[in-house]
Amino acid sequence: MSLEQLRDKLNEINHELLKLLSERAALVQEIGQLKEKQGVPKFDPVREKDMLEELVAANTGPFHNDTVKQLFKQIFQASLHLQEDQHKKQLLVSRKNQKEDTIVSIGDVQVGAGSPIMIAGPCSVESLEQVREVAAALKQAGMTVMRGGAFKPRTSPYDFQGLGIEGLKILKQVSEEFGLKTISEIVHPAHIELAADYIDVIQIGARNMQNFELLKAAGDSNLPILLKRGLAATIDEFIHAAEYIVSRGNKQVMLIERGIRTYEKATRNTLDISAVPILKQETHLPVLVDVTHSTGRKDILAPCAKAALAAGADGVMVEVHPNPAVALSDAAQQLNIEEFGRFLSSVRESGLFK
Ligand SMILES: [Mn+2]
Repeated sequence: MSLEQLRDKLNEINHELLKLLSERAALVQEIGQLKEKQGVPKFDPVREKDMLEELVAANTGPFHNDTVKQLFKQIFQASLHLQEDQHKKQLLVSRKNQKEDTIVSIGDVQVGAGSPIMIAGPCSVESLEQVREVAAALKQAGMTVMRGGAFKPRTSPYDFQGLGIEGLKILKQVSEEFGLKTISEIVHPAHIELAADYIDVIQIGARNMQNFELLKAAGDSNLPILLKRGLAATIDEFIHAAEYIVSRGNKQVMLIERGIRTYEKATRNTLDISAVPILKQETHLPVLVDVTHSTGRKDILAPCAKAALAAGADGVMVEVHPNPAVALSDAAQQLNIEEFGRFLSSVRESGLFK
């Protein structure tokens, strides 16, 4: 045969191989659907090993056995990815399942509708006076949503644990006085229902991102949920945590990136800015960025907030305390009211936030 003829023959085989691979892929999809129904795991390592051994036994060369194994492993892997892609399409929070952005309504405040929001407030609710002082300043600055922690899951059991229900009552009183919506973290499934009496949004904290009983309870609530990314959670785990809530019927879920743990010491955590566009692409939920906890330092809050908004975030969260030096938690990283004013002007000057 001439070189030309050999090449033609090769092309023909390529096409045949492609046809066979596609046929194989279709079969794999069918198997995936059956397994899905039966609740059997998609990846079966024993079966894969058996198939590889059979193929090696049938190998007559010229490929080495290891090469045959490698080639087929690639094919198996591609098939598994195909099944996983199918699975992804089925997630309720997935963009593939819903093209339009989810808009979360906190009273008349809309999140994810195009104009970003700013959530500010103290790390912890410490007293009525403290929260009133912040609320007055936030109101004056044109803010609509205030945060404040009543239940504080802290790294050390000896650190301030929050005022609990008393703290929620303070938030309620202040929110009525100043006409602000409130967000506070709930840490116990039994408190989810009760939260509706006091606050407008339930926050699920980073340390509770995979507290599945809490997520399920949040999914049964009528309140919007602000779900924080866990400190060592992958984006995929974050998305699945949101799915827990939405799958129970509560579609009003907002995601918030709060920094992940890396080797970097210059910041408290590493702000994963790439998570913003990825979450916006992969899900239809609003995505926010907590600049305070991701950075842990006041001097870079404004540029990080701008970066978040430029990357497509639907909002920014920042901690503000009337006197950070005496704060019962996160004293080092909360802005005082004057600093918050400067932070806000700087973010507003960028034109990314009104
Ligand atoms: Mn804090």
